[in-house]
Amino acid sequence: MAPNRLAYLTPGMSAADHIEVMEDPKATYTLRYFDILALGACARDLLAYGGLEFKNITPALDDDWTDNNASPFGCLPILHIESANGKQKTFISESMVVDQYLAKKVGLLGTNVWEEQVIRALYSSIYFFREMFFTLSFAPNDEKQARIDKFVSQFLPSYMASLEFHLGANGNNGYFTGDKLTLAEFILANTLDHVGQQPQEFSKPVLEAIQKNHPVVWHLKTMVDAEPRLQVWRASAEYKHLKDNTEVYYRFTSIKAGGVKPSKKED
Ligand SMILES: N[C@@H](CCC(=O)N[C@@H](CS)C(=O)NCC(=O)O)C(=O)O
Repeated sequence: MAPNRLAYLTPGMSAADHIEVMEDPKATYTLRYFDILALGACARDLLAYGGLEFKNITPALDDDWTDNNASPFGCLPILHIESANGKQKTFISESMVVDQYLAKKVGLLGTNVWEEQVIRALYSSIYFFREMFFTLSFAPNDEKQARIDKFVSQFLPSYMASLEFHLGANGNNGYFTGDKLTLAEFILANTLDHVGQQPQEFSKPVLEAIQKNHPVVWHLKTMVDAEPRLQVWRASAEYKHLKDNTEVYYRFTSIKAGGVKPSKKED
């Protein structure tokens, strides 16, 4: 059977129609993603930060999930956008594209073309850091501890030094570029949250090393976390449910990958 794929040019709509929905200032949003934070976390933060009206659709990740959740590449997240009059709909796929689209929408992608490319570059690099960290979960069991140790003693300090360098080059005012929050700080805070949602065998050494050796970077995370609209979202029952589910999900992923004995955060 042909895979259930979603075309970018949806039937009955021209490219101009798609543009109109994307540019509708009163559009509403639905994030279709599983019942966890992970690749949907930054998008939800941006929607909450921007005060944009949104809801979550959270398909169960079972064998049949694609039957009712067509997507361009058979994976989620997808951001659905609906015009204010409800007549036209479009969507954006791929987490990095969704995050950058929303960041622009809510004013977190700089004020000019130069700032924008700096922010996009930082986003891309921090996303890569996140992927590097994530590969630890899938290391063969007997290599896992050595891989974690190597990550913490080599990759992490070198990567953190790069972030500190860029913060310093911007005058050490606490931001990567300019003098206010952007997507770059958002994705960093989000990535460190993502680390913290993994079993503590992975998360603890990484977060402790950042707090101890890279306080400037850690401070930046606390600054994003203190953003009032994010705090409201994080305090919601919906967010707490997603966070709890995420921690369970990653413990399970770690077991499936033959991982180190997963343990609860409080162990
Ligand atoms: N490149 C995609 C990757 C998305 C992705 O891998 N999503 C996973 C969940 S985190 C997925 O949809 N998995 C479905 C499946 O494995 O059947 C993106 O960044 O959006």
